[in-house]
Amino acid sequence: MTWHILGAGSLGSLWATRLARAGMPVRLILRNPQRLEAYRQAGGLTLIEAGQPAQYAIPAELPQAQTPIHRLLLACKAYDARSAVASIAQRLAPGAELLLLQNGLGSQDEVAQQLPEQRCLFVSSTEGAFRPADFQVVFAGNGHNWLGDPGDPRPPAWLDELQRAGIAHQWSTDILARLWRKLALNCAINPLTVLHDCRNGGLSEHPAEVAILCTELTELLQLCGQPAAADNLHEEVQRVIHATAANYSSMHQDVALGRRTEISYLLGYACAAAQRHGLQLPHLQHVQQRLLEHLQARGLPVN
Ligand code: NAD
Ligand code: KPL
Repeated sequence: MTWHILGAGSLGSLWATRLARAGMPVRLILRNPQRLEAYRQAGGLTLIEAGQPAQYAIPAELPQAQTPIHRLLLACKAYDARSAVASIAQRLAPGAELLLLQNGLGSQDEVAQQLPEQRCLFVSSTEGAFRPADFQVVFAGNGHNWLGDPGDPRPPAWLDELQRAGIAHQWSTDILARLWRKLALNCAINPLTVLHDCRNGGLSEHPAEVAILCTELTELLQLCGQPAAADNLHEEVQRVIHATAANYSSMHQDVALGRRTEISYLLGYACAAAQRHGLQLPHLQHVQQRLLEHLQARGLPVN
């Protein structure tokens, strides 16, 4: 069955090239005729792995193409997910499966509510990729992908295709715990790296700030029915800070490059959940406030 991939950015290109390399049928969905023409000029997607480039002439089409979609990888940013799905919704076959590859929480439910006839699988990824140029992707770091369906614990039959494509993955019967855990890590690390303008390792100089955020996030996860995601959160945050000390967090990179952040689906989602539960998390809320002011001062969207 064809893999349609919407979002030919870093992760979408990483998945598309590995699936195509393994002989799976893949089609890219590009936003508009200008992007399609630019892609045709480029001649395909280039995957750069261990410094070695390889180009794959993966067919591409527009959202308005007529063919039905049975399996879709949605690989855009969380804030684009709803409109991106709307652009192809009429092409989705009944029972089609969507893999939602967005960081944070909130966008997955927005999409799933749009599509009552289709199965939405949520994906949590720790793989790393970036685009040195249009239609080129560098595989920056080995990681892992967890896939799951909060409404149905049965894995899909096609998981072996990911195996054959060399995409490290595991079926998770508790994908929400995975997504909450990553969201908590991102909330404890990313905003502080922006506010202190530092690499992840720079947070070792602010241990009290990190610790109090972890305490509040642990309280939130427990109240939201996510005890597994709360387990030893502070220790893991310290481990990640240490292991990724030389890196700039994704949010720091977005702000430095003047790009929109996914704040609404990370810290915004956490603060809204706390509010829904009537939980006061003063430090988390203060960090959110400072971050919003920081973004506003740089002319960046606050949602
Ligand atoms: P990206 O910005 O590199 O790619 C997103 C692509 O989607 C862009 O090419 C954009 O043009 C395209 N797009 C958006 N709306 C579209 C539409 N309506 N039609 C067609 N194309 C559309 O983003 P990314 O880095 O691949 O990240 C995707 C998600 O994965 C994010 O939520 C991110 O936080 C998460 N993530 C990324 C990495 C990474 O290393 N890049 C790692 C883990 C998680
Ligand atoms: O996922 C990350 C990011 O930068 O977005 C880490 C490395 C965990 C930091 O929060």
